[in-house]
Amino acid sequence: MAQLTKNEKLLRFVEDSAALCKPERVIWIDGTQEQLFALRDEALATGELILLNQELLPGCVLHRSALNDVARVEARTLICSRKEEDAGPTNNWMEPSAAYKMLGGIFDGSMKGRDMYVIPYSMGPVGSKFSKIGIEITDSIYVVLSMNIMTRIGQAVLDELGADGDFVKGLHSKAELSEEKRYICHFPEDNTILSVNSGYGGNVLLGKKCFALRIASNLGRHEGWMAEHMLILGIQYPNGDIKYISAAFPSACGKTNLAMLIPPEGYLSKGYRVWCVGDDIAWIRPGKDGRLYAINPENGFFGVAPGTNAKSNPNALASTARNTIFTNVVLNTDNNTVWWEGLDKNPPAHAIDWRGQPWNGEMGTKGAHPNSRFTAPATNCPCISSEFENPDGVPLSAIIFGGRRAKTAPLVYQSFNWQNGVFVGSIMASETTAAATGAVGVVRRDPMAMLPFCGYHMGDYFRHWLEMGKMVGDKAPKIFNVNWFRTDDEGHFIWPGFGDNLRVLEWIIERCEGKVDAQETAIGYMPHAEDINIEGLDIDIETLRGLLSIDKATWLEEAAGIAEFYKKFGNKLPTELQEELAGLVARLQA
Ligand code: OXD
Ligand code: MN
Repeated sequence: MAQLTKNEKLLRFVEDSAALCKPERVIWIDGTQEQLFALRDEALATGELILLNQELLPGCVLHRSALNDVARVEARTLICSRKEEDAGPTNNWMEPSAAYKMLGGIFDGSMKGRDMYVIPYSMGPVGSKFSKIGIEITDSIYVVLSMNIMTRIGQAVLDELGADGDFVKGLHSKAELSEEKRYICHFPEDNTILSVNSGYGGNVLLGKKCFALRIASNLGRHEGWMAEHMLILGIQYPNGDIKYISAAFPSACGKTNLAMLIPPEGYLSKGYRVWCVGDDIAWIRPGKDGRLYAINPENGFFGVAPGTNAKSNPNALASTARNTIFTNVVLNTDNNTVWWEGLDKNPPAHAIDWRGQPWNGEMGTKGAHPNSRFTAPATNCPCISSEFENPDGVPLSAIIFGGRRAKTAPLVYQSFNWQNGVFVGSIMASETTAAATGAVGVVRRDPMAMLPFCGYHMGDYFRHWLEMGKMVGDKAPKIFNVNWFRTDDEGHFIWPGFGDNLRVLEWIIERCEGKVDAQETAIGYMPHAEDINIEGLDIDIETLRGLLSIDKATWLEEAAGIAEFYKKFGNKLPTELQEELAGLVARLQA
């Protein structure tokens, strides 16, 4: 193949990686259909991928991971900054030279008998000032084909990189898929990611959590922008105006569902629409007009399959109709299509489960792994925003935080100002559900939903948020908190959620535009119940008042939990946040 780049740094990185991993061949991914099809055929021939029914699911394939390799491994995910203090109390840390030495041993010869692929990729539209270039070197065709969906890859990226451009280095090898030698290491001072002994998306699609959050959060801190674990959506009003919101929720709180929301009937008929810009990551920076603008650096969705259905998220389901890679779902052997728990009530009679074993719906075991996934191109999504490729991003009116709280948090409240909003994000928490192992109802703090993804000390991260607020001043988006998960005494959800969440988003936008009044409470501004539209809902105004009530005793307990959590950050916790906590307690006691 003709040389695709003159970038010396890149050529050296490829040469060094090949010398270390000792692959059969080095293959540069130029991103042409021809090359990608040939690689797919190769993976089909070895069984790494399984071709699905091409009439019903054109372009779709199935992949099964190793049984011991089905999720992100937070315990083996490290931030290798020179000083331990820079990784902070919420990250695992290893000194960089020790990490390079240990990983050098594991990578040595790890690609013997395999090909090595060099994937040039762009996070964000190629050429946008928001965008950043990465190179992922891998020995997995699954990774190459997945990166082609999740990012922009190939020659156009090398052209943009040019001879002198800089990039984030990523080296990945499946090696032996050994759990004991599995490491996902980030070197923020070298803009380098090393991932070994895993084939699971979140550990190996290095553009996503590793680059777009852990490395990018470091870049943003130094360059004056923000890398956040947020969806981005646009609400189109009947007059055609579109207002944009970004929102951070911990996992299992319905981020993809909110990002692709379908308005309730009464809204649809009036002409309301919701457009998805992104479902997982937002890169945010000030625009020329001083407002904050956001892009989605990704190019696809890496969504959880179980629970996705024609009711919960028809747009996500439609996104998987073609050119999608399914991982660890059920293979229906009668028609060569896929199934997962919660898709419908008709599990296939003849199937193979995620483990590769014969299976049917009568067996009482789960056919799809609970973390089985679809990797689908964003352009498949029926509600993808027309601004998805906009190199300047979309202007944010509001930033929303949220979690799963049975009692504490009301349906919605607005922070008093940016600083108070940073406090609201920093105290984000979610209660564990029966879906995960461990005790149910335990509060897990997850500031800004970034706990597993912030690549540096979270005390410094809070400081960066405060600084960004000062940078944009009164042009800053307003900050809100929502909770779709309040339960009644029998443990049933009170708020219907899904499309009806638009009713709450509508109040949020009205607040941003100064069109609606609110009541001041100890925790922030809350809606007058009359100002949330419940027309067509099975909820009366009294129930809504209940959803908007807060219990002072519960909140004082919450404040004690926050004080305890804050201790973790020592003297890196900005005093502003201590002051916000003290202010909250004083208002609750008043
Ligand atoms: C994800 C996650 O996969 O947050 O997006 O774990
Ligand atoms: Mn995520």
